Amino acid sequence: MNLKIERIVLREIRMPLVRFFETSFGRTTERRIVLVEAIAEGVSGWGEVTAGEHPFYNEEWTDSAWLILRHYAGPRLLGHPLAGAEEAAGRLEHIRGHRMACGGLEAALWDLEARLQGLPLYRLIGGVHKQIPCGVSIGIQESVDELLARIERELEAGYQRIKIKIKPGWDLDVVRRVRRRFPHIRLMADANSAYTPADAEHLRRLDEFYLMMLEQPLAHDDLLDHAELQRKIQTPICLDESIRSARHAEQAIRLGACRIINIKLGRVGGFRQARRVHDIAQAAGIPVWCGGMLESGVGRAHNIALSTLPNFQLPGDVSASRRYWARDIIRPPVEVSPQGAIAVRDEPGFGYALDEDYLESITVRREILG
Ligand code: OSB
Ligand code: MG
Repeated sequence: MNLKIERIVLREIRMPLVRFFETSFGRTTERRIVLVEAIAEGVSGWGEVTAGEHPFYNEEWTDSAWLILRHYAGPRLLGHPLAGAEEAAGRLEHIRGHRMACGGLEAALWDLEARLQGLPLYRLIGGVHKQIPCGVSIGIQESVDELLARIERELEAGYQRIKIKIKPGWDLDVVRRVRRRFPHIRLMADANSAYTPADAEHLRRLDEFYLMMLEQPLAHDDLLDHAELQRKIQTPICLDESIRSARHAEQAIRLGACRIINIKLGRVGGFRQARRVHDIAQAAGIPVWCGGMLESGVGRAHNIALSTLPNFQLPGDVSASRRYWARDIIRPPVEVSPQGAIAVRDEPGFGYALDEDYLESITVRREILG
């Protein structure tokens, strides 16, 4: 295919979360999200930048993403003849780091390519699943009772696994109480890099709670210490922050730093790199699942498409729009069945329509490139 991007529209939207979301690195109450619209032949493809509001999950944030897109990523693709999204992804890899910024644009190009071909995005990328098993990520709460009540509500809604956030001071006692109350559920914990290798003995005490996995206990950019920790504990380690590329995935697996990988589209820079991570893990017998970054409907729809690849074997953090937003920017909103699954839509592109009036009303800045 011949793809020539005529225009790229950046927009920042503000969306208040229905409830705050707290991790070991901080609390989010309102999202500031950059959306990317890439236009060719009068057709628009959409992508979402998954960077947070502050450089605390990784080094990117809303404003850094805007600048990278405006000064580097956008100009590298505009007016340049491209064979397709795959080639565009390659051109963006000349930019070091800033993968979430580039990934937002890259995802828009995949959506655009799918729409120009009249194909659902999930089919274009080689997806096979028609249903996505769903889990939820539940942030740090004001009390354990509050957490237990929230877990109960999500289980009643049908979610297939529960992830809780932990940090020093909100870990063993919390997990113990959750386990006592829900002995049979699929349960896991995510530390977002809140521990150090000196905490190995403390983390080993999680073993008695037979968690599905412990996500990213150590430094955001580490592989080696995770490998050593994995040798000391039984709970499988899942890496999130540390896997930014297929090369990291390959090295993590070679080192024994994880037994499971959380793939996030933005963190690895888009679909091209996400598929490579997926394929490397699959070849090594390492299951993957799709992580979340409190996305609006656009990023959520892309996560659904990604989750259709064959080695997405475990429930991900992709859940219903209503858990985040009073009103989402896509129609229909993402819904989860009472069995805890999302049905993949057979519509062109990412499969949902944009709620344009609402989108306009929450747009706080816009810039047209090209
Ligand atoms: O580590 O998976 C994470 C949210 C923001 C930043 C990092 C993470 C998360 C989540 C929420 O766990 C996933 C979601 O519900 O979107
Ligand atoms: Mg995580």
